[in-house]
Amino acid sequence: MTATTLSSEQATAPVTLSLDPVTGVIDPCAKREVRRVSDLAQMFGDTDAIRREVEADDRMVYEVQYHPFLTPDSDLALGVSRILPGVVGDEYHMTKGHFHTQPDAAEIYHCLAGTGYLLLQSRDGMFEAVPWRPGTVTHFSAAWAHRVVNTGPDDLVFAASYHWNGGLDYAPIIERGFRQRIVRRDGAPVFVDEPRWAGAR
Ligand code: M6P
Ligand code: ZN
Repeated sequence: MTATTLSSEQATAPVTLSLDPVTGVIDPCAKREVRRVSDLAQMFGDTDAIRREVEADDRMVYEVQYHPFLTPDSDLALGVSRILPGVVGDEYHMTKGHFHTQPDAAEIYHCLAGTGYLLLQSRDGMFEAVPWRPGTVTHFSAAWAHRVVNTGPDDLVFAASYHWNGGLDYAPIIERGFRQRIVRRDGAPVFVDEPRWAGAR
């Protein structure tokens, strides 16, 4: 391989930011989104619990902070999500979960704090649940939908390294969900089959 030296005109200045692995706070932060129970009304399974929660205080389930490092030749971005501990009905707090629409938009998730699972699912229903703890790093291609579930007693914080223009597709998740949900039974996480996948191979 030949080494290439970029001229100062070609080189985009490096950018450094700070990330607190416990709180998930990044600085600078270009955009912050709060996801409440109502934002996940199509994801959680217990419709009565969702209605009660939304009528009560529609509390926050997780927040995401974003920083796109957009340069003329790269769309790499950092996203940091902090999922609060807890359940809606008996289902553990989780992210919405999505596919990427651009076939080359792979992503890396880095668990920084807390414990839980990363659920991965292909469009034809291949499914994996990766146990997660601080220091776990998972790379997946655009072929895999991804959702993180916080099954621990503390905040679960993870960083995402991804393509800002990778495109988000939530429709298959809204339609059929992931093959398994993680629910609290006697204080511990248990995987239960999603009925909308019953009979599928
Ligand atoms: C992470 C990345 C981003 C995504 C964001 C929100 O930062 O995966 O691509 O936009 O999370 O995703 P979700 O709505 O599934 O939580
Ligand atoms: Zn993603």
